[in-house]
Amino acid sequence: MRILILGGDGYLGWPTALRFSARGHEVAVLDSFSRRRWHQERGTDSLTPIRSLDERISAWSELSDRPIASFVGAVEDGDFLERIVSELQPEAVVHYAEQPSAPFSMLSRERAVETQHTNVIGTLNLLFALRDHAPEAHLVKLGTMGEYGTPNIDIEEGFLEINHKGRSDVLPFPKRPGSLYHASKVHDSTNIDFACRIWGLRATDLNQGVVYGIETEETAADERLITRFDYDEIFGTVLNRFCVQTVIGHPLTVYGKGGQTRGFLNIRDTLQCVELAVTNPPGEGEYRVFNQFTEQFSVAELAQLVKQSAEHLGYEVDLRTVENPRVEAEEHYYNAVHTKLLDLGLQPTHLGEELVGSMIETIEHHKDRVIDEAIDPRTRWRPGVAPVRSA
Ligand code: USQ
Repeated sequence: MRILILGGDGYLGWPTALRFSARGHEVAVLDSFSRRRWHQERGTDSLTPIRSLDERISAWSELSDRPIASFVGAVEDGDFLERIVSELQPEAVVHYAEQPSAPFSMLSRERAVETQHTNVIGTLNLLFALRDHAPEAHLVKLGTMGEYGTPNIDIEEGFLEINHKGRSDVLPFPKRPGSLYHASKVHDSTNIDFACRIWGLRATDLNQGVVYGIETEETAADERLITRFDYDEIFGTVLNRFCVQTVIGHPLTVYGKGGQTRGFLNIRDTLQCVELAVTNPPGEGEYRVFNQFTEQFSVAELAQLVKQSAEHLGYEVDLRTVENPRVEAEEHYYNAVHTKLLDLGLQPTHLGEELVGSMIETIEHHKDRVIDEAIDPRTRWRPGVAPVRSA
């Protein structure tokens, strides 16, 4: 298949490009390098020393004899995106080209606007490009489990059957995002659903949980192919952060009571899920939602798992809670359905001591690159007032 990957220089976008290329698909990536720029602006960086996109692509073609086409530009530039989609005529577009951090979106008005502009306008531009130039193409869009929030009922996969005053309907599951980043994904979902209903586009919204992990089969093949790995308070996700904190002897930053429960998945499973979605497209006009995670954990459970795994490797781990900089429930019900990808054949990677141990060992190779000041949380959801325990 001809596959266009938007955000193909990122943590997940780059390994996804390699995976599809390794499987013999014709792959093109598009990126504006905004993540590299945001890190530069903040004085932070990936733990892993990633190469430039050009160097990565040359290394891959040298090793695999397979080319990856690349386009440098922003999805916010509608004319640019339209030209690429129209020239390339992709059969599938995997859309990762968004600002992915909840704390980044809560830094300031400017960062909130930038987040929603990049995410909402970028996706809207893409929907028009597909409508006008590649209406048969399948849009595979990275959404987030955080669109649903933490309701006191089971979370269904995108839709809920509602009985109301003697009538019933299947409607989008209620959304209650916990940051302006998560809210941007809700807005995207509304626009994508609209484009499928009204224009007959076909799309899969992958409501992904929190991703952890450092390597995939292809990125591990050569150091030039390594993907980025963020551990700072803005772009690092919780388990990746805990593993880095362990290696440098920083107390684990469990926010508040640590009962916050989320769906998690390994980066290798992200690739499996995206591949399953791409190779099993929906019909014309269909808007599908898959809940993309493999296991649920609370933050406290993860901290305990990291502590145990690390102690077996000889590290000392300080389990200390810090005041929660976010406004979120710290103890809550959480049970999210996630069967659609399993039905398509997903083989989950389970998180355990061995996996955490291997992440810690890989991190150890790069520990000299850790910027200590980037670890402690500074971004508050309610700046200027005392941290709120729960909401
Ligand atoms: N947390 C800590 N300590 C930390 C970092 C986070 O206790 O050092 C807690 C947070 O308060 C939160 C949970 O861990 O309750 C998850 O936080 P996170 O930063 O790992 O993930 P989140 O902000 O939810 O966002 C990440 C990705 C985002 C993706 C989302 C999936 O950055 O792109 O959409 O995970 S989900 O969480 O299911 O919405």
